[in-house]
Amino acid sequence: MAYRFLLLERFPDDGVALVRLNRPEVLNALSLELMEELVGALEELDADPGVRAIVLTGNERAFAAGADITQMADASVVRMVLVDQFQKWDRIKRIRKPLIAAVSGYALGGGCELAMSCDMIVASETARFGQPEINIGVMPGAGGTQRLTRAIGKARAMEMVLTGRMITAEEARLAGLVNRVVPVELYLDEALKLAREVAARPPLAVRLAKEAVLKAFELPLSAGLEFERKNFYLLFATEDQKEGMRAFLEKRPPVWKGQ
Ligand code: CO8
Repeated sequence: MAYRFLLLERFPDDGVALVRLNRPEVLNALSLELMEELVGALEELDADPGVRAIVLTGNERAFAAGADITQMADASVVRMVLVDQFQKWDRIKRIRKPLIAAVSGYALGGGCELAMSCDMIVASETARFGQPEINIGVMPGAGGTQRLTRAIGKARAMEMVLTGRMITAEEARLAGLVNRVVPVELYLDEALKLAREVAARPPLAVRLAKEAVLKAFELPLSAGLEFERKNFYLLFATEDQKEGMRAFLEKRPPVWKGQ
């Protein structure tokens, strides 16, 4: 499928796919059309058995500078409700394969929220994260008040959301928002490397483990532990569990089937 606002690359030998946001002239502002393509591409990759991890990136200057302000400036409440752009974001939440954001430059507003919708974030030293919506008369709407608060705690999230202040990549790492920070020339390679590491693991175990970690955001501890236990038991129905444990005992590398 041809995309107008995305570039898609596959690395079939590694089971990794790379999706690049591609509206560089507006710092990858997340227009409705771009989001439609993005969600479609992610769902297609999610359904592709040859893909086991997905990297989402922008370019060196910007991961994404937020929702497209030109599309929202004159919007009415009725239009916003009818367009219901957030159901696209709900679909991103349902992607089962690991999603890794490779962030360089600006990740602001919806851009920061998109990075936080991913499972892990690799940042370049030049990355800047922020929720600047307050400066244009609104507030985060695609998860910023919830995911940022869970990731970095109330005090820091409150300051970012109420002042619109951006934080550096290093601040984001120290706060627990990003996994690692590397020089700008390495951030994409580092994200692809992390994706390859995950893609080399047994896919069903990866899928159920991701699902269980995400439940930690939704469930109280006892229900979360119950959920985890059921997914753990479920993996004993897989060939990969037998193979993984047998390979360990036979002191050889496992061969995963994804079954
Ligand atoms: N929307 C539309 N156009 C944008 C956006 C944006 N979010 N960000 C940048 N652009 C455009 C600029 O208008 C400019 O276009 P032009 O060349 O035609 O004038 C071009 O990109 C380059 O930008 P600048 O000239 O401003 O570049 P600077 O290096 O001077 O500044 C900044 C970079 C600081 C990132 C600046 O562009 C900026 O502040 N951008 C807006 C950031 C922002 O407020 N983001 C939040 C948007 S609201 C939001 O995300 C709500 C999320 C909830 C809904 C999610 C649904 C998708």
